[in-house]
Amino acid sequence: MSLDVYTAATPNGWKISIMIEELLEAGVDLPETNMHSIDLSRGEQFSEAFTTICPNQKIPALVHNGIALMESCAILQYLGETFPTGLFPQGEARWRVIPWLYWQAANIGPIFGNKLSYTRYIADATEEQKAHPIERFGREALRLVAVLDRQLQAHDYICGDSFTVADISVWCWVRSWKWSKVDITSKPRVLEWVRRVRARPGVERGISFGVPSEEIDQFSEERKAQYRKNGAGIASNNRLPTDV
Ligand SMILES: N[C@@H](CCC(=O)N[C@@H](CS)C(=O)NCC(=O)O)C(=O)O
Repeated sequence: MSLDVYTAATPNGWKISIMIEELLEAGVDLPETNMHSIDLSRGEQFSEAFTTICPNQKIPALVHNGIALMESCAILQYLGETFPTGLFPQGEARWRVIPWLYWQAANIGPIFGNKLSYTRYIADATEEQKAHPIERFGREALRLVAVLDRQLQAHDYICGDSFTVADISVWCWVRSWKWSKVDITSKPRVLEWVRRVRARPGVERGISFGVPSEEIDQFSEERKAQYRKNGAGIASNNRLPTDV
């Protein structure tokens, strides 16, 4: 049965395109994989068809063997368990990874996401209104980076000596530290980890989903303006439905 991925060129979306490429790198014979782009700026995440697959109306989502999954970290776990490789250890060893996946979903994603939104996207609040959340999410993002730094003291990757889904999930947010204005330069270990993960061919191919190769590490001014415009729409209070 084919793998159907519903996604977009965003940090949560790239987690899944990287995972697919890393599974291929690990030699997994994946079923036919179809990548379906969801245009968030046009509100395609709110369509009836997408909501049936993903009740939370946010990318990414996955359909495989009649199972529909939402939440990027659940999808990473599903792919890791369904196609066993070192990316998601089996047995007891998986408990070294699962807490860090939850940590990403509950902390890195929301905090970096909010920091980015207030720093770059939200257009329906004044600078004065934005100052407190920017300070709050900025400080918490730095605390999380310090947690990551400590975790990387003993090993090259978050859960030990090998690269896992935990690295995929956290890296997708931390790698854009300049764009979200979370200054990680006082943490050379984290910077080195960002470079180490970026150097992987599977990661390189995964993050090129929806972005021309010359813009993977440095968006053009045009792309930045497009992200700001789309981000302002998506992050606007007016666009936030209170009913689904
Ligand atoms: N916790 C979710 C977060 C998903 C999420 O926020 N996706 C964003 C793109 S990165 C989205 O679809 N936003 C559209 C919207 O909020 O309307 C996950 O990890 O999958």
